[in-house]
Amino acid sequence: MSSLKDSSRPFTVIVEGNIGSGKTTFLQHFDQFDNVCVLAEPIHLWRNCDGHNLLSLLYQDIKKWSFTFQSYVQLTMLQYHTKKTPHPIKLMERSMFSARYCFVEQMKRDGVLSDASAAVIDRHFTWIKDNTNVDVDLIVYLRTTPQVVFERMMARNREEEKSVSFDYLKSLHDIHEDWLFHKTLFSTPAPVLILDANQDKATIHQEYLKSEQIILNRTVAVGS
Ligand code: TTP
Ligand code: MG
Repeated sequence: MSSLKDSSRPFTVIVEGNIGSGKTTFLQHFDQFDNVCVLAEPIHLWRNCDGHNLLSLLYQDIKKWSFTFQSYVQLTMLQYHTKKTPHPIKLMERSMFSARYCFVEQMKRDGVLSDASAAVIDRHFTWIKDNTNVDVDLIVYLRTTPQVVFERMMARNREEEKSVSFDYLKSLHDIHEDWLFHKTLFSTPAPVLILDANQDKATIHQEYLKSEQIILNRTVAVGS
């Protein structure tokens, strides 16, 4: 089992932020670099697990499907964390950390995930952390306001997300803030680089450039 933990890994960056904060767009910016392995979120897998659209089921009945959905998210995140790449840098959209610390946490607080179900997810999460190499070198936090991401989510109009409320995004925002900005909730698995992701696509480029050198040079002294 220790061999799972010991395997070498690339410099690993996880990109975090609320729904609609621009994680996918941020990742796309790094597609141009040959030495970066870009892993956008496996949402296509969540939409088709042996023909089942788990994301759609989740929002149709969150109490019934939260455990199923979060179990599968955790598996697909583990697959990305451990995915081998010849590239020296790996950039991931989200991580098993935000799945647990933000979404599972929110679902627990809302009472849509039972304590028993959360305990099982936690057992898996802890075992994975202790026995496999899911270590991270840098967290990029795309910081937004709930109002901005709500507007983006509405404009994007993802079919499954039609029922997602402003209040849900606000609660998720608060959890991201406590975890990555105030650092009062859970631990951060790596230093955190905070970017202002409220800006629109025309000006956000400048923010991307701030992180570009840090990521490409693999420097982690970002003051966390
Ligand atoms: P996000 O992971 O926030 O991805 P996104 O593509 O919406 O973000 P961005 O616009 O910044 O690229 O959310 C994807 C959907 O999956 C969203 O409806 C929330 C849901 N989700 C969960 O319910 N639980 C989870 O653990 C994760 C990771 C996502
Ligand atoms: Mg995305």
